[in-house]
Amino acid sequence: MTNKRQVRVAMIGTGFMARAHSNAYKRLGDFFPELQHRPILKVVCSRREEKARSFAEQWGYESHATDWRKIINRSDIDAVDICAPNDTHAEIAIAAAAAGKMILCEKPLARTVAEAQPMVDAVEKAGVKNTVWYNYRRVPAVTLAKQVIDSGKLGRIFHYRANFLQDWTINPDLPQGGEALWRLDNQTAGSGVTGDLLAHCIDTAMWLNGGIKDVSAVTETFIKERMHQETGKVQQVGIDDACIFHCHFDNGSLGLFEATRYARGQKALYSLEINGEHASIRWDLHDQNRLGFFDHSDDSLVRGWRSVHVSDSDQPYIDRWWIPGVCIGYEHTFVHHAADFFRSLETNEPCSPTFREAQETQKVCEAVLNSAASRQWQDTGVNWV
Ligand code: SOE
Repeated sequence: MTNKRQVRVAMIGTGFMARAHSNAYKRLGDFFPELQHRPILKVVCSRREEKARSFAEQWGYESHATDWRKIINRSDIDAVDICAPNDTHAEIAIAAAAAGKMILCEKPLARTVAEAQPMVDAVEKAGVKNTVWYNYRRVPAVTLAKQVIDSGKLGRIFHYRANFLQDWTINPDLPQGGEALWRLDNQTAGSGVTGDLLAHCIDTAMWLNGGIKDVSAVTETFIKERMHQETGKVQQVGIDDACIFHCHFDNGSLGLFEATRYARGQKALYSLEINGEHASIRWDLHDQNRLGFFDHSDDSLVRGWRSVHVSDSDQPYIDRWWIPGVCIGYEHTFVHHAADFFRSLETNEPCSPTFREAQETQKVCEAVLNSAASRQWQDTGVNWV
């Protein structure tokens, strides 16, 4: 440890994502020992003192704080990890960039394109390392899909299809807003399933299949009013509960996307399928260690969908973990992302997706919401390189 360079982390937030990211930092040194930098869990911040204190104790942060503004400029902080609700991302990130800190921001980058733009400008002006935690890119099977597509095995791509299905908001008595339920409050979240779930699908889609040119969307809010946890009043619901859109990619393929929190029985079914001229690929989060692959050039007598168990040491990230055949899970995607970020400090390459790349996803989300509101096709303005 002594010869490693310390990256002293300030974690802003104590929710589910703060746990996922903290776990990633803690596993890094053990599973990626070659990295020259090591995270130090310096301080965790929550507006509620008791939460901050118990989180610090449980996860091993050296200290806790209740006001992020008081820690952002500290000289013993090198990196700021933003795990607070979406409406805080811009202010924290812009302040952290001005203070010269590296920034790791939870997705989506912000609530809107306009809110995200100064974040992109701030990190680029300050020249600070930045990344957005779109973690599903780093599921080994999804990274393998990227390698297979880039190798040209699929040939010309015709279709890209993705769903993200959940069912946790069907109960009309579920309140909106406040602790744990801010994702249901449009003011805080910026949107419903579009920013929360489709943003993942869009990030992966553009990474695998290139830019999305234009979109046509429909959204629905099934439960129109919910009690707000903070005001105690029944208030109108502003988020999209479900969203479906189709699109054109820059490469000429067609895309079809759906996200909902009203698919009874589905907890977090993120699935994708890509159909190319020579081959197809499919993957889903409920069976995340398998990649479906159909290769039309196989002998026709035995041609069919293969289910590749992505657990062998020559497959992406797997050599870091256990023996071939045994599985890894959700938390490992964050360890992989943290490892890639820490490696980028050595290589001086960007750690994708950067704020700039995440802003392209933001543009698609916004075009989707505008299309649904206007009932018109919308150009995304995406510039995917
Ligand atoms: C809740 O809908 C949620 O936790 C999202 O916020 C995450 O980004 C997604 O990965 C799982 O579902």
